[in-house]
Amino acid sequence: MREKLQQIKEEALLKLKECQNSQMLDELRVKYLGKKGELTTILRGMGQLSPEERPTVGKIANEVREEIEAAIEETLKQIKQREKNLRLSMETIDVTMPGRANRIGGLHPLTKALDEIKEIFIGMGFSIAEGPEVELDYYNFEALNIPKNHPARDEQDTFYINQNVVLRTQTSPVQIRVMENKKPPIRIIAPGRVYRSDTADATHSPIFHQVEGLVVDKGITMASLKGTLDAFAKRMFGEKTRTKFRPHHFPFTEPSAEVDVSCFVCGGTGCRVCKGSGWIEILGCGMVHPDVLRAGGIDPEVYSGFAFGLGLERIVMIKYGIDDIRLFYENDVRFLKQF
Ligand code: 2NM
Repeated sequence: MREKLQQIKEEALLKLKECQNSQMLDELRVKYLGKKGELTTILRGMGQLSPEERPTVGKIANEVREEIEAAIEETLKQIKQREKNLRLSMETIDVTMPGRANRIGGLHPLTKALDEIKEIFIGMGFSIAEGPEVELDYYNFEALNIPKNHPARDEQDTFYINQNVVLRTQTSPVQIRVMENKKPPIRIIAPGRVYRSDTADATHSPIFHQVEGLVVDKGITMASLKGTLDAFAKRMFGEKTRTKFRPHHFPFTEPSAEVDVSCFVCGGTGCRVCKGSGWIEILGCGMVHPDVLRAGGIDPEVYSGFAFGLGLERIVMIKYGIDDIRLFYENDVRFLKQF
């Protein structure tokens, strides 16, 4: 029986050495110390021993049990340590790994361009003015020297709400409202949405954006207009930009002009962007017509003014080589994320 105990002990210690995980360890615990385990079976058979042998064998059996228990505890500690190390190594965070960038949104290219334009004019002492998009026919047309029979009033071109109310076709009505409410000096830009009854194609949209400017004071001349718009063009398209003022006609200004800038791609020698001419048209302008000043409650004998208007989409399309105005309104991130 002693040999049997010795044998069990040696076998148990050997198996514990080879034990790799807590599941195997549990199995060994049951195998040696469990209710039907090998050691227990032996202890149960002690009744058959002689009374002299019983205490010694009992003592040995207890020692063997204690040794196996101690070895199991020790093995358990080692296994736990090993499993912990393994888990730690798998959970290790590499703090030197580059982060995953959050793809946050950005401003729309039209918003960015408008912000840029606002900054330029604010820098020259202008304020921002706003007004209604649903506008009285009077402010949108009548006060701007566009009489009842003018082609711009054609139902083909304008969204009429009723006989007296339209969706504004330009932001100039804002400027009439400013003149009515404020004494000169006036230096404002009026950015915003405007509406034309056009079918959408690569260059037309029924909704687009304008920035119009108005300066009214004593002694404002065509030279003020040229200086201001030349400075704007240089800030917007680069300091080397030159401007050209071509005679034109608008009902609300006299004289009127269209402004071309030297091509910012080729510098004026002619390329695809400027279609070989070296010049790109960017806006319309002129000296505010005396009748328009009067409509705004300003005496044209005392004051004079200049005004201009530009299409925001057109400017951005020129600047970035965008060939279809509809891209601005489709919210396709493949387009938007380029800005
Ligand atoms: C343009 C071209 C020329 C313009 C005129 C006025 C107002 F209200 F003062 F009369 N505002 N904007 C104007 C002048 C707009 O757009 C191409």
